[in-house]
Amino acid sequence: MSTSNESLQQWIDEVAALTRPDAIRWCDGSEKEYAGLIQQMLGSGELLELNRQRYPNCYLHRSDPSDVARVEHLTFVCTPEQQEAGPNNNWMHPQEARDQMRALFDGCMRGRTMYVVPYCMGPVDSPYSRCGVEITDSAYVVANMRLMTRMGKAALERIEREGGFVKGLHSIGELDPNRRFIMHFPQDLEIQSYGSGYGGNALLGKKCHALRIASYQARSEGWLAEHMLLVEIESPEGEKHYIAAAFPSACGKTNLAMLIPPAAYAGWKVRTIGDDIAWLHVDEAGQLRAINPESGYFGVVPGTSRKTNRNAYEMIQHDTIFTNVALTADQEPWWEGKGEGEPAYDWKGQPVTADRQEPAAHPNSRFTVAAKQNPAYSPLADDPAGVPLSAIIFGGRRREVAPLVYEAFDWNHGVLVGAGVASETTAAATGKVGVVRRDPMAMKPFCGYNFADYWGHWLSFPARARKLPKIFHVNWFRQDRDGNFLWPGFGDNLRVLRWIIDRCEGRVAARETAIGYLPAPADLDTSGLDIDATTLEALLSVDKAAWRKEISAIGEYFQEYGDRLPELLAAELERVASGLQD
Ligand code: OXD
Ligand code: MN
Repeated sequence: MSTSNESLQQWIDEVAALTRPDAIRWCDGSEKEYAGLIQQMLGSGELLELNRQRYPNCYLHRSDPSDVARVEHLTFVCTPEQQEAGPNNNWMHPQEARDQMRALFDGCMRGRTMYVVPYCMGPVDSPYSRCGVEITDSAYVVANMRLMTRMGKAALERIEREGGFVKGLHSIGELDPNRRFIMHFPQDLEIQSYGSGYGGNALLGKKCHALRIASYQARSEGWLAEHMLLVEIESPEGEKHYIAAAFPSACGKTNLAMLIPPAAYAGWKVRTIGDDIAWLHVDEAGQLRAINPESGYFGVVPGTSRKTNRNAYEMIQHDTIFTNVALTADQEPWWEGKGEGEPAYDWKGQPVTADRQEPAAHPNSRFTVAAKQNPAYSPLADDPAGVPLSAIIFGGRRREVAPLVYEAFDWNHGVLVGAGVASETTAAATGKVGVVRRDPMAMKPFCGYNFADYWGHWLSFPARARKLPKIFHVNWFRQDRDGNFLWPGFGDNLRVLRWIIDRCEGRVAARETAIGYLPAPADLDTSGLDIDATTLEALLSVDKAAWRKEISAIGEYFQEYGDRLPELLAAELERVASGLQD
């Protein structure tokens, strides 16, 4: 196979000359091709077949034990000026990065097949979608890309029609952490990734393209690429709302996107449009609309059970690739929090002992599954026009300070609320877990340019749009002194979404505080919940002293951005700080 797109053909020829694969294979995205790749990987031992009766077409991949998460310290944004990448990114000069990567890629595909994977992020017929081509030497990556993106023939046709595409070159190399780099060249719409097979480092359509490169591209084209789930909520009366929500990795985006209404909410319907990434565009009528660029989920497995996320639990019973979960004695996948079965082998394939200290499944073990398997899948995920947003929610994992929910005064204040997001770190990235760090808009690991310019871009939207969504902040993770969660979370989060929707519709009043609008306890529906008045008060109050500290910590963080910090954002911070003085 070849292509009529000259720049694509030339790039493939150059990469092949550099990496020297034994064979080049164009991927068409067909069922047959996927089945063939699976057979090949079963033969090579890259995949193990799971219990065929109970988990049909499900496979386990055990990664190299040193390759289980995103590697933020090895991820770079390569722009001519360091200031363009900003203090939020590791930076390398593009020429230095290219030289370094060239040496790594030199001859790295000898004895391997080079796969050419054209893909489209977003519905193939949507003006909001963008295409890319990933060249990789990993069959596991190709199979995952087929589940996660619209991959193959239709994407290539669009590339040939349109011309432009993002170039992504990937090799698993030697899987050596000392020879591992994820480089982004936003000005050239290009990615080079070497030495890792882990999703966020290797499925280049996801974090590398749909967030880092796309955020950069979005700035120059007037849209936003965000780390957000997209959910559709329908009331019993048939009123529909679409909400986008940004939470840091492993903070429950997938759970919220697939929420099952609690018993008291019979008649409410919640459908998933996306669970990780949203691209936001202003339409011709001035309305902010969103698409999910992905077509599958790469979700955290531990904690997924019939009780916590029945939709996810059901969708991963068949046609799923599991990575780094444990195994039961009869070849079923197992993980902490599954709520059934017993592990016999841990994620490394070692027999499990009764006195084990470590979890049997890796805390960042993952499922890869096509979105259409989700019982709550919304067909709107395929709508080229996307969905109009009613609300944008930011949130983090905070033991204290942040109340259950509050609403920003207006868009500009909402940008401050997003820029001030902080969260405890999780296993989705290598490094210490449970430390609070600033994670503006949940984009700390994913914004492809200087955060100060990114906030400036957010602040440009009132001038671009006629109708913007309201902005809120939530925190499902408040704890008491003994470490008990104050809010039940999961399905009951719909109660909070209902207040948010009522605010969007102007149906409910709110208490004005220095940090934004909060619900009066009586306005948050807690009927049928075992939650006392003191706990509710704690969830819905603003501790001024704690907030003064929080605002000064945000101010200190902003100082890292020096003169580039937008004045409007500094003014918003000042407004909140002065409200907290009295
Ligand atoms: C993810 C992440 O995999 O955010 O979605 O790490
Ligand atoms: Mn994510």
